[in-house]
Amino acid sequence: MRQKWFELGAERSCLGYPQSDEDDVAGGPREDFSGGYIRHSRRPTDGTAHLRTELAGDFNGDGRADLATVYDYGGQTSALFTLAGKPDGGSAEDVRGWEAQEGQWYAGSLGRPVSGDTDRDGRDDLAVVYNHAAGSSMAHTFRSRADGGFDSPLKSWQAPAGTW
Ligand SMILES: [Ca+2]
Ligand SMILES: [Ca+2]
Repeated sequence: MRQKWFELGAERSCLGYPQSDEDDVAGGPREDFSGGYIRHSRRPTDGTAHLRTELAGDFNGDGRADLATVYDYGGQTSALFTLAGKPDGGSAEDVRGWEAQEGQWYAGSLGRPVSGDTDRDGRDDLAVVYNHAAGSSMAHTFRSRADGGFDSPLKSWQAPAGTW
């Protein structure tokens, strides 16, 4: 706050001399000066960032990068969404893909999902390794559809308990 005041020219600025310490007011801290005040706006916080895992890839095969999100709804429910890249660089409306039934897919048991064209059809797919409570690990591949959404996973590989 004071740094901003110094940047503006300190007491020679239009703000003049400090008249208060920083005070928390609605929307962020503020400090009063004889000629005005400086207020920090708090940016809106992203309340869902910790629930999402985002991946890049060309999931609809149109040559442009897209964004896929693995969204953890809690209650052992997750869903996949795709935001397709548009020619202007923006993102299209989200496409909803596979969704786990409640109690089936615990996000905390997932490793890090990766993207890549596993079946070489020109569209990137998602692959994850899931650690089952009994100790076994299983790889799942979510093949992408033409619209960039994801179909139900294929169980592509499994390691017995105690090996992975
Ligand atoms: Ca694309
Ligand atoms: Ca593919």
